[in-house]
Amino acid sequence: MKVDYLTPQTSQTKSTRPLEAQNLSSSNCQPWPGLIETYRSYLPVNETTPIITLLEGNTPLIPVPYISQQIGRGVKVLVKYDGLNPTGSFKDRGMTMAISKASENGAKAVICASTGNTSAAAAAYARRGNMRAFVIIPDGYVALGKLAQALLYGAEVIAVEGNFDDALTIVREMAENYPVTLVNSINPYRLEGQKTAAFEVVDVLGNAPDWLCIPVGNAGNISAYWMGFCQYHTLGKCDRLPKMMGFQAAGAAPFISGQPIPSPETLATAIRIGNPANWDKAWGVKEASLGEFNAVTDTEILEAYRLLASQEGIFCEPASAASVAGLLKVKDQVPSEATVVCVLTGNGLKDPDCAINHSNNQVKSGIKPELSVVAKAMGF
Ligand code: AN7
Repeated sequence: MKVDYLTPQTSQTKSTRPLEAQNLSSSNCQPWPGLIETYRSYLPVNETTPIITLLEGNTPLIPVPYISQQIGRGVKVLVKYDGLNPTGSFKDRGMTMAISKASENGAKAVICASTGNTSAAAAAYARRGNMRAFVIIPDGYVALGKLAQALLYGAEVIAVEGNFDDALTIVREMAENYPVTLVNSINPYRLEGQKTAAFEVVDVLGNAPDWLCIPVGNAGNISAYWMGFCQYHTLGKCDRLPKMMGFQAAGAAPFISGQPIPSPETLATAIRIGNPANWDKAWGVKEASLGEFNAVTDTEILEAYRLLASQEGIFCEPASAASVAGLLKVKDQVPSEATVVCVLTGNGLKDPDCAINHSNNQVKSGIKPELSVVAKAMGF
């Protein structure tokens, strides 16, 4: 059928066939129903749970040949690019579960402390579930994109003159004393949702990787991945479990010093956390998986951040680059021929200031709009 692009479509010319009857069904494309529907039998939901979803999950596992080459010895590295979730971070996985369960339990409002991504996800899902979202953030330490999201989604944003750990203390008490449901990763449904990332990795690879490298802040995600791998292992969906390698920013590395850090500092603001709420869980994961915690400096984080973008075409936020920075730091420990997955937890667009301030590249400006001038600027 010839399509007339110039005449506005009327209800008569518009297809009235349901979506499934159109091209979708004749292709191999199966619409992704979101992670709760996909992994329903592994999650604590039932027929009466209202599913609040933005069709999160199903993020790509991308081979990174340049980074693999840096390690050599037949090691294959892939990144789980969770920055491609609906609000741009892995937090959507936990939030679809936490908000669906909050809705099932009749919650009218949710609250979280956040370095930014949790607030964006909580705001989006809460509003979609018709709840109020209160987010408590450390004043001045949340990346611009995340703040923009929380505001536009309609969260009630309260900036405290303290760090994330101070904010978390407050929201824990708020949830005990007021009618608001806590949706930080202390909420067990958060980890239930987040464990689906491990399922997806195994579903694509056909087995668990040898290593999983992951940034660690509040230590919820490392705990969730391990839950997912263990659950799949018990069900025979994989026949091995990965070594869990957690990386903290050097200025916010309580797992390296062995005690909480009162004033954590790092340019990777997402993981600027001194007293992880999931401390014991994450420590248990390290022990059980024969894994390790290591620290990476801001300089190492920025190197990996630039390398991912300029060599692999993948733009993640600084905290996410900690997983790759960490892998490169301990690359001599990786067994030959191993498969390594690095988790890229958040999208680079979350923190445009960091990209602009720390790129080695710059705009050539002050160029007259003339062919010869532009060509000269291009080096021709
Ligand atoms: C991009 O948003 O804690 O170890 O309040 O945003 O599970 O805490 C964010 C954490 C890694 C660390 N990468 O994950 C918050 C928040 C990114 C993050 C982490 C965060 P956890």
